[in-house]
Amino acid sequence: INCELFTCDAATKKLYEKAKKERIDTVWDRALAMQPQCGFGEMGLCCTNCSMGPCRIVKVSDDGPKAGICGATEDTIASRNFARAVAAGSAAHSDHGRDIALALYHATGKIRVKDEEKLFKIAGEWGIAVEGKDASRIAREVAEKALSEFGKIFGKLLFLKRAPHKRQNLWDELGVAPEAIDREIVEVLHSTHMGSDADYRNIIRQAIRAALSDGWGGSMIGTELSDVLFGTPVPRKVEANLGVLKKECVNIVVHGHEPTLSEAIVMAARDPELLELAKKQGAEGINVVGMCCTGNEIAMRHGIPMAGDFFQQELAIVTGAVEAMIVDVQCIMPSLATVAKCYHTKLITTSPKAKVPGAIHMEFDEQKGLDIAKRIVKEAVMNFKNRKGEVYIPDVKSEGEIGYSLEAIIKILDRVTNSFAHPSGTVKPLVDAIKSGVLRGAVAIVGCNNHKQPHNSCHVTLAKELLRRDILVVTTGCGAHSCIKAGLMSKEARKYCGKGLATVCELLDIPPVLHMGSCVDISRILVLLSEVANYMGVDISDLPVAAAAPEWMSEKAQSIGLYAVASGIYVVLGVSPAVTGSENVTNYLTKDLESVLGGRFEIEKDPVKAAEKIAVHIENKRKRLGI
Ligand code: BF8
Ligand code: SF4
Repeated sequence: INCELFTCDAATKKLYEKAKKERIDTVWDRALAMQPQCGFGEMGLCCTNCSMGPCRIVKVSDDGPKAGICGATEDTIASRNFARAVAAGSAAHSDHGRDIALALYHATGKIRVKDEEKLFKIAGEWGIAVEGKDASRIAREVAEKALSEFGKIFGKLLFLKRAPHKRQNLWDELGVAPEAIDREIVEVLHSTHMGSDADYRNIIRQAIRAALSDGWGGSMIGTELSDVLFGTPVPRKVEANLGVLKKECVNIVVHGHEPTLSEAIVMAARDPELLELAKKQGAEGINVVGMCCTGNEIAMRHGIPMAGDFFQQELAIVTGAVEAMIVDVQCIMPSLATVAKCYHTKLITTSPKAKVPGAIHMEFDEQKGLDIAKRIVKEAVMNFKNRKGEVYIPDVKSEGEIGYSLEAIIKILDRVTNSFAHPSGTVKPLVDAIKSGVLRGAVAIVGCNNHKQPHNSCHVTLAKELLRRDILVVTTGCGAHSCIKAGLMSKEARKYCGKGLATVCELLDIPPVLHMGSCVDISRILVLLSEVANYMGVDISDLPVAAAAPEWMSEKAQSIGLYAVASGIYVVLGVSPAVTGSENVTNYLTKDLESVLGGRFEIEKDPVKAAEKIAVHIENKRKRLGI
């Protein structure tokens, strides 16, 4: 394959060439071997929900089945498949949230929480009395309440109250306000069981409930309690791309999602005894770097370098310089075990929920976190001397400023607030900039990598197209990795901005693309939008904003997309979800939902056209607001 065509990232190109020379198959090679991909699956027209199947609906000719063996139509099958993917995505994010809540629960009394202010704020929001209690006790009560959100018997999710009143009322009217998180996911699985719900609108309604229980439930719990435990991110500089690996050091790549593991590894790697041991093995030190969302989490809180995105995980091992890749859950390619076998790299799985054949399993338990982390780091250190073959680390890295949590953004806005005698601690300066038209609007660019789109270049092209139109970009997940690698999180990136946005960035001393974290941290964006909408006295759907996932692939991304739409946001997808076999379902998601929820999906593969469509959407919203 000509890698010039599939990626715009220089480190990826160089390491792909090395992989080819060393006969290593990567994600791109397997994608090529998979062609042509199954049309039934691609259109969402294959059903395996019962053992009378698999059934598939034939669309391309008049011949062939137009219903499944049970009579399920294309609408039923496509919407069921869509809803099940959303439920799986919501489950993954929410289970991450639950694990963080459990970590907080078990941590109380043993460690000091890092952000007491946030702890007290959440306690206040959730009606937990704080008088006469120490932080440790409050943390336990907050953790208990968070855990009960997953299975409580009655009542809506507590964080829904953060949404604008209009939005909350709309959710109530439509019957989509989620209750217990686990139950919403279970209900998708139940209602899409063979012979249950056959009405595509009703199936999508339940999928919306499950998705909202992710964004305003599981993900938000994950983000907020991670901040409480490990600290709320503040802006800091980090390096990014595979060039952050160091030839002379023990290199440890931490990959996956949950910060409980990665925080412990970061701490363990600073242990003087292990550092000494590393030196004895002939290394200069221990270099911990982060991959995918774990990369975002530890970069934001510790300034640990961001080694790479989803499509770079195999290539990290191909450098020959990685002593251990330590993984937990989600977005971990099973191929890593095969690639690792060709080098000296130890692939270490740590979660009982995600074992990989061929990997070493060292189960992580946050109650014995540091001890286990030290044992894992020791495995890496002792592996340094086993390097074999050519070690090649491309000299490709960039630098950017990351860690723009909502709290950090508000603090930055306070800089101008104070100088103009505005009330501090609000989003007023941001609203003023939008109202005046200096800033036309804001867009979240999020999501993964997908071989159906050129790697990184869709994220980066879209971001640049928006910046020049004076549209601020916020980003998370692998989208954030793309942007920092392309230099869009540095102050110099102002050169890509229109005059208005460049002025705003200069005044606030920020880059034009703001890193807001990992994928669960899209909940930060929901809260920011709510703050802006509340300040303006409107709903989220009235704001000149949009979201885009130009290279998405995961079920989690499908859940995010749907909760964003259900929160009133226009969401542009670069890869179509598997629903196009049903015109009704496709139209419902891309057109009709707008009149119901104020948000909708748009499918647009081309990032330049996506930017044009987003710009039109933003200008229409501005007109309607009279600004
Ligand atoms: O949750 S962006 S490839 S790493 S799914 Fe995965 Fe997609 Fe990356 Fe994080 Ni999000
Ligand atoms: Fe076929 Fe219906 Fe069974 Fe699906 S649920 S596999 S469409 S018979």
